[in-house]
Amino acid sequence: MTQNEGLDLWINEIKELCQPDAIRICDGSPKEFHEMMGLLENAGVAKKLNEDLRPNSYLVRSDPADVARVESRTFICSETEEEAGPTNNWADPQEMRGKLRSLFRGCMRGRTMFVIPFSMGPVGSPIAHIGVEISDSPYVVASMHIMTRVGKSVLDELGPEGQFVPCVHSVGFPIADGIVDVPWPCNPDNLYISHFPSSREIWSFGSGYGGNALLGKKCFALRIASIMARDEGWMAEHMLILKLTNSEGVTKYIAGAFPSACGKTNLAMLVPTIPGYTVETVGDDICWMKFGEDGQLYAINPEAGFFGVAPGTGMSTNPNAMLALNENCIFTNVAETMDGDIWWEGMTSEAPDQLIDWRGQNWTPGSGAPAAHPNARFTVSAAQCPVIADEWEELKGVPISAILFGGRRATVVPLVNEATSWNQGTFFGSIVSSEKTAAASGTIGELRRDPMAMLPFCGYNMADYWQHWIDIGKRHGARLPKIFYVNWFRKDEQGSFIWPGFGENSRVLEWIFKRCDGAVDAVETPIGMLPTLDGLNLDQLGLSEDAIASLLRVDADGWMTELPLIEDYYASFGEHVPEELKEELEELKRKLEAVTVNVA
Ligand code: GTP
Ligand code: SPV
Ligand code: MN
Repeated sequence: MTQNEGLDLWINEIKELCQPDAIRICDGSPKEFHEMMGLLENAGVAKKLNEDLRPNSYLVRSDPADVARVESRTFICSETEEEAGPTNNWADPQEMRGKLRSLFRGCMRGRTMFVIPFSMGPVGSPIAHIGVEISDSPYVVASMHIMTRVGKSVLDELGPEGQFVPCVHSVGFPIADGIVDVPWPCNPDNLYISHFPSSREIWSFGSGYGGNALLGKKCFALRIASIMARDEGWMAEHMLILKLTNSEGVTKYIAGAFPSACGKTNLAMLVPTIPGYTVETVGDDICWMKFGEDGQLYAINPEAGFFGVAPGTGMSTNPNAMLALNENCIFTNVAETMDGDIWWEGMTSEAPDQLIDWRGQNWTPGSGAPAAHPNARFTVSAAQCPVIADEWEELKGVPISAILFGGRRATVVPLVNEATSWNQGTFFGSIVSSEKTAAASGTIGELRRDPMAMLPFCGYNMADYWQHWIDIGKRHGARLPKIFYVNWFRKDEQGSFIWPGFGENSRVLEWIFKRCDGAVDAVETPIGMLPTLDGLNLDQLGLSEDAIASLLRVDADGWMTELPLIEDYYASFGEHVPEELKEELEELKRKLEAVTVNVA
């Protein structure tokens, strides 16, 4: 079937197990994309949008029980529970294999088994890796076309002997024994998103949505890749990559880790409000980094498209995303306008008078429920972004000068602080906490630790992953990026955001840019370096002195209250926590105590 014997053997094995009616090796062509969309239209799940308003674009409505990643059904099947660590759901690999065998047996009856060879990263890049996803979902095939590089060039690159990450996916809904197909087949009662670190395999059953089903993304590019990165000395991170250029034409590349639905896509393509700076996009969600022979850390975006949060995206918040969405898109779980276009909360300040909501029901403003699902998403090729950087597909990657960590924190965490060392930066990353969003099922708004925005995505023990960061620092000390902790989401007593965010975040990017060159002073504090009052450009923002103070203040009491929580959190990892991080915690404690004593 292909030139690769290992691949052929595996395809046959999965075919025997899943018993599809047909097999198709995907070529990634536009023709194939349209065939897939045709299948979805016939199934009644996709609707072609008005060609005059949104050419070559589709609206897909998923089953209301299948709308987001499901972390409670995501498993790391390492040999021991300790290897998976306390933040992952561990399952015994033998037991899980048994369960999966019985679930996958005959699961593709009545369906076509699609074989999707894909590259994460530009084909031929030394940082890229190849995967093959087997799926029974045409929606997955079409989405993988946009999100990854699919087709013959990937098989050519793989060659007869090449290795690939095997990814098996089924919606878990065979059409047999009198069962008729439904528009969005899925099997939410038997959901398994399972990862096998030792064989670097992924098996996903029961969901057709996003990160549960597009296995190149979170499953491969983060969970499995984080394990590969640990073993091979590189980094696989949940980070955007942006290119920042100042008025002299000097460029820096910045990577940033923010939890799901906490602003990566927005930051990656922001339109600066301050003069002299431009931002261009390299990636909006995942970043793979390797050290070059020059000792510099280089990053690629392993993806080829954006699977972005729709609600909140509008011309006033993220115009570059809006412009990218003019054509050739798949929209999932957004609302439909009466003239066959799309809408979601935040796209315009006022909702149209009438809509068909994400469930297919008539909707009018004030009806209570949102018209688009809060985790509604657009799928679009990165190449369509008007500010995509020329070098976004550069095989050797782009050199990273700074790494940002951040989350949604209403209190305590200031707008920006700079770590004074790699270890302190790693410490900040390890203690990031953030309010939960609609990107995963569960309670929205609940505060949880999300270290390096990797809580749902680290394929092994989180504390060992911190050790990997510390080890990277030891090995590559000289030319490491600077690390910053940012927070766009502080709220006042009325519950409103204090910081205007979006394009105004360019003010913080400017400060970071200058700090990388030592071109602006900063104040030393227990939590690292903070902007001086005139170091950060706050011109014409109209922020009150109170607001500025709460954004830039070290909330010593707040941090003191955090310390025992951080201690407890670290204790939950037992012996695995790196000594260096415990020292950072002690250091922070000592410095905070000194400050609070001084004030008293
Ligand atoms: P994932 O794709 O789930 O990884 O999300 P993401 O990190 O790319 O988040 P995204 O940029 O899509 O933003 C998520 C939500 O946060 C959207 O509704 C945005 O409008 C909102 N948001 C993004 N940046 C800001 C900001 O600076 N301030 C405020 N208040 N909201 C923001
Ligand atoms: C995220 O949740 O971080 C996403 C969306 O980027 S998903 O692909 O569903 O994981
Ligand atoms: Mn993401």
